[in-house]
Amino acid sequence: MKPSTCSFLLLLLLCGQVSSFSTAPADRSSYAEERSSASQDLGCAGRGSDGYIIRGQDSLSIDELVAKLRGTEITHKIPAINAVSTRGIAESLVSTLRHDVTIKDVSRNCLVGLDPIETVSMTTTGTASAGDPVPWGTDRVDSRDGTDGTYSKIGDGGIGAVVYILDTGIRISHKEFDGRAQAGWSAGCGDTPKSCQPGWAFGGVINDAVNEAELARTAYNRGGPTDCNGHGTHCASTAAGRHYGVAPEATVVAVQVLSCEGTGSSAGIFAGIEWAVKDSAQRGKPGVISMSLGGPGGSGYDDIMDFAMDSGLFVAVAAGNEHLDACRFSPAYVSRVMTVGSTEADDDMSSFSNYGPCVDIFAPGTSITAAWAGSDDQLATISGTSMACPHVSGAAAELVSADPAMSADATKEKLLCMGTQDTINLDRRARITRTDNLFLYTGSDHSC
Ligand SMILES: [Ca+2]
Repeated sequence: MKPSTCSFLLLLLLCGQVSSFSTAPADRSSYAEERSSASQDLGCAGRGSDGYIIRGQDSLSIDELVAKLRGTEITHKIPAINAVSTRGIAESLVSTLRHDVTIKDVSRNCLVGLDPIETVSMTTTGTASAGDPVPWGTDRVDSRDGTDGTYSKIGDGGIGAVVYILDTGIRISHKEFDGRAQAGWSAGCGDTPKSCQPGWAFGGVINDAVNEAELARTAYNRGGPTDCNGHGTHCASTAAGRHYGVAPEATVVAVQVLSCEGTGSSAGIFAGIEWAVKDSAQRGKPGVISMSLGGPGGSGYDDIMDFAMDSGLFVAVAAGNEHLDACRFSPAYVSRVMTVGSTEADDDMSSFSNYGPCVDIFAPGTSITAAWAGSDDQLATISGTSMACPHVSGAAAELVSADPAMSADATKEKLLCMGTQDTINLDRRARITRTDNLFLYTGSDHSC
């Protein structure tokens, strides 16, 4: 297997969030709404798009909606928000639909990609043993202050909870998962492995065959061949890895909404969320959605996030790595989900982290070591709010494992309540934009 010099990144995100400290939530919500409408005007903010997302009014069925789009390619059906995505649609039909009273909304299907700062330049291999030092991130979050070389999980470590990793897929055979990682869904595949488009892995499962196919496919790329991006594997192992994870007994499920090269679209993400909600209902287990992805501009995430949260799945999203107001990024702007900024080992806010009123909480994100997808014992150390997000997802998994009836909103409130206040060194931009100084805490020293 080859030395991987995968590059990626992920994260993108957009606008606003609510947190319950220091500023009244009502103020923050209205701010988020204001920013959300502003971002809507940005369209895809220069990111490019893959056709359109068309949403019908409640009175219009999905079949009736599809009928209106005859002659175009339907890329995803998203019944949860009564929408479909389509490509190859004539602009004249787009114009007609915008004036059709049975159509609720017509928007571009924005492309989403990994953030380049979450690029791997070097990987290692190794299998951690019980006595080995834990990574600084998990070590830090079980304490109000500092690190002590150990990490204490919450309760039973997330047994029974399912964390849906919306990302580049997962190497489910990696030793960090000891069988707790499972195949799920891929936005680039139909019902059979043969139906997968280039760069997409059936069920979101990365294995040697997927990597070899990806190496062959990218052999002539600028920068050389790369195997399938390990970003999703990394995030999954930070949430639930045996040695590198916050919830070492939780189950993780691959939901590949970003290709092996780290690209996807809003519609694929929406469809992935809907798949996760359905799968969670079938399992009857408490669930968490972890989204270490995003991008500037965009909009339309609120309703699908409401669908997930109303269905009982807590959602954590990365704040983004632009060192800008997270309210300008999707899905970071969504006020109901938990938007996560990043810190360094010395408790400074990470220099790349987005900030502002849309950030709910911070978690470790700089120089995080976790599993990678090149082999079953490959590791990588990378930085980004994508790495901070799964720390929160793992903590949420432990909470819902301990109390399966806890609602998604209550899970968020509990994490906000448990968080350590005023321990992060926020930079000037973060301070002047009303960023809450709140850090993830998973220890038992709380009365929440
Ligand atoms: Ca510790």
